Amino acid sequence: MKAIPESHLLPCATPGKIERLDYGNKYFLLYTPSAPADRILYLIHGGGGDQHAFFCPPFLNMVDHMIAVGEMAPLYIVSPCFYDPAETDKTPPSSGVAVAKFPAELREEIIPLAQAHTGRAFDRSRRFISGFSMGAVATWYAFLQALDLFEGYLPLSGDCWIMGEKGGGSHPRETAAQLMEAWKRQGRLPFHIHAWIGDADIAFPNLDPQIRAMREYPDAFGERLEYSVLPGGLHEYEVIFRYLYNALPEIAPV
Ligand code: FER
Repeated sequence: MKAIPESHLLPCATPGKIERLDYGNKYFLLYTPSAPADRILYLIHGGGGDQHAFFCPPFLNMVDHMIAVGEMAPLYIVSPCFYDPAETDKTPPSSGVAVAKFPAELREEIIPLAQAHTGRAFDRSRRFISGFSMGAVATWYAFLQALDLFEGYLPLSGDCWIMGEKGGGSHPRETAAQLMEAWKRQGRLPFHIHAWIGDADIAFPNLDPQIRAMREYPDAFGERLEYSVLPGGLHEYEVIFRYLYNALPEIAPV
């Protein structure tokens, strides 16, 4: 797994534009690259975080530089928040409830507003979803509930909680069966999942058994499931940025 060049973390001469888009009592942030883009990523923060967790200088500078030097194609990025603004409990049980409901909010509010604002009707083959930790849990929920909306899934350092909190670790076979059934129920649409984690990550004991169990369904999760493990990788944004440095060229090839 390639490391991020240090120079990518500094400001870039051709920065993208960040806008705030309001809906109801909430908002999301939209990154529009400096060159025309034909695809869009929905990128979700971890537990306790918000819209600004990913949209900080190191990450956005990296994206600007990757586009500028031709490591990836231009890409819109949407950074929403899965918590209700009134929510004060950001512990895993409360976050788990919020992310289970979040695909409906993406479908009904966030995607329509992002599409209207960009003036681009991206179809599912050009729409991707990713997230860190609880955002990865949300990404797995999107696969379960909204396969029609996204073709590409990048869960970063987090498992699927359909069988309960950290259920990918406690109930790996049941979790894999649920994912497989959801794929069938939603019409066996084409998809690609690339899961990323470190072997020193606190979520590794939850995700790793789930991925192994998914491998028991080669018809559903054969070539369509990729899994990358970073030796020594920890459960933190700095490491997550590195996964995205390697993953973004896969979803936005030049
Ligand atoms: C995991 C998925 C999500 C995990 C932790 C989380 C430890 C989130 C924790 C939090 O938001 O505090 O597999 O494993």
